[in-house]
Amino acid sequence: MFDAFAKVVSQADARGEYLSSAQLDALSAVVADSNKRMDVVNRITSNASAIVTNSARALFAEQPSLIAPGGNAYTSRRNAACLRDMEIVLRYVTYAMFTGDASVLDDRCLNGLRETYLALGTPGASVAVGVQKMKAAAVAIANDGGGITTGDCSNLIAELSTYFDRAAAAVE
Ligand code: PEB
Repeated sequence: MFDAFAKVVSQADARGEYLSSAQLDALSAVVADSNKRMDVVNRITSNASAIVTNSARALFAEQPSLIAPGGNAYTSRRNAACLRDMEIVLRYVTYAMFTGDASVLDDRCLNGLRETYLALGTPGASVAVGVQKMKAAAVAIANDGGGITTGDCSNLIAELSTYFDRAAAAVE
């Protein structure tokens, strides 16, 4: 599990080189944006249950067969497992956002998930749709200018989106 700094050090060390000025510039930008990064993480974390519940509800409205008899999310036990899975993905996305690196998401959440879903008969493409709905909700919440001084968050929002895309691509 890396953060943005350890990742760059590991890459430089693998080549036996000093940190390049491009790497230093990139890390310097990470430092400069760190308050905004924490705001993004805090906003998603504080709204996690709404993000998960609304996204699952929208997924089930779009794909009602999931919660009909025979559907993978039919019965309260499996419905609960589905909400829990979405919550787990969102939690690891917040960790990746916090550390500025996808490795925690990859190593502890996405690795082997496709195979798990295949074994369970859980439709990965539907999970991916749920993840994309969480992305839209999280981006809207992170971008919401209400009550704060607004600045340019486009880089952070783009980075945040890549973590959701990565999770969706891992299972679809
Ligand atoms: C992954 N999900 C399920 C299981 C596991 C995971 C390991 C089997 C064990 C269990 O039921 O708890 N667990 C989960 C995860 C990590 C982990 C991400 C990462 C660290 O440890 N079914 C649907 C929807 C979708 C869904 C499309 C969006 O129809 C999910 C939600 N996951 C779902 C369901 C089950 C499940 C299990 C319904 C239960 C399946 C079953 O028991 O038949």
